[in-house]
Amino acid sequence: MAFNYDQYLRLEKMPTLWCWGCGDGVILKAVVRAIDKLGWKQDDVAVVSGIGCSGRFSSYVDFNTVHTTHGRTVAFATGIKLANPDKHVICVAGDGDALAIGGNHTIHAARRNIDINFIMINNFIYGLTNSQTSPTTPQGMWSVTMKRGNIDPTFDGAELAIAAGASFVARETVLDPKKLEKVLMKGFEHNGFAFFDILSNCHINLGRKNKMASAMENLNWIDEITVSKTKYDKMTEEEQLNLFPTGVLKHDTEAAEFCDMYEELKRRYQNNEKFTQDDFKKKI
Ligand SMILES: Cc1ncc(C[n+]2csc(CCOP(=O)(O)OP(=O)(O)O)c2C)c(N)n1
Repeated sequence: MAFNYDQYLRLEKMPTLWCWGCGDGVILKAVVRAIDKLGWKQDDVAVVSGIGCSGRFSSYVDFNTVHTTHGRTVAFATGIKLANPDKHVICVAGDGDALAIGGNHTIHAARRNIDINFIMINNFIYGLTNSQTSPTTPQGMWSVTMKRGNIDPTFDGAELAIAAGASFVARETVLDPKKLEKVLMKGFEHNGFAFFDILSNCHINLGRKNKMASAMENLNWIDEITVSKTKYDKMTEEEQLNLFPTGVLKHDTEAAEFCDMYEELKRRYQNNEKFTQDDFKKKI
């Protein structure tokens, strides 16, 4: 039987503002299917998004939602999670939102290992505002702010999340919605900061001036620059150059989660028990 998306959508907001063929819809559907398969109740899920095409995400789904300011999804999500540790919190942000204006929030949420699911929709450009260079724009590509070709080195959000201490980090693309759904389920189930770098097409604002003006051309390019982590790990450094490994890149089930530590800290404080430095190093 075909999956019924309607119960999870705010149908009065349809059609979406996303361009024809945009990958954002593929991600939205995969998120909804993952939540459904996990059996999460709609009232137990909070979705927080910022400003951008990706920011529209929270308007279209029928969960508890906050459509907040550009680059501040994690700040709002942290408050929601701390006040409601039993709820599932999902952030959705563009690559500009997550790595430029919101970069510091991303780093520190990863460092704290708070149980937030952070979906970065990586379309390699500022989509909503029409093609400014973002931290993930590949070098040499045209953007409205770098018309002779982007000279900024490309930033890898997944590597950043790993280095900052996120306990679950994965990369997938909109090319394989089933795989995307599976990886989302795995990260959603993980207790800790889960960072998803999801490569998506923006043939309108990235593609049109970079020789991939159709969704298919943009998707073919995403296919060319990605390879499974299993294959990637067998490649030489030279072969790995300019390629992005996909799949689960890090999964640390031992790292202590922030809300758990906070609860334990409160319990011990109320019972006059000590909290030693060693307690912080292991899962509680
Ligand atoms: C504080 C602030 N600065 C700048 C903007 C303008 N602005 C809105 S969305 C956006 C960038 C969108 O790009 P990205 O975050 O990558 O998301 P996308 O639209 O590609 O999904 C910018 C610069 C804003 N709304 N607020």
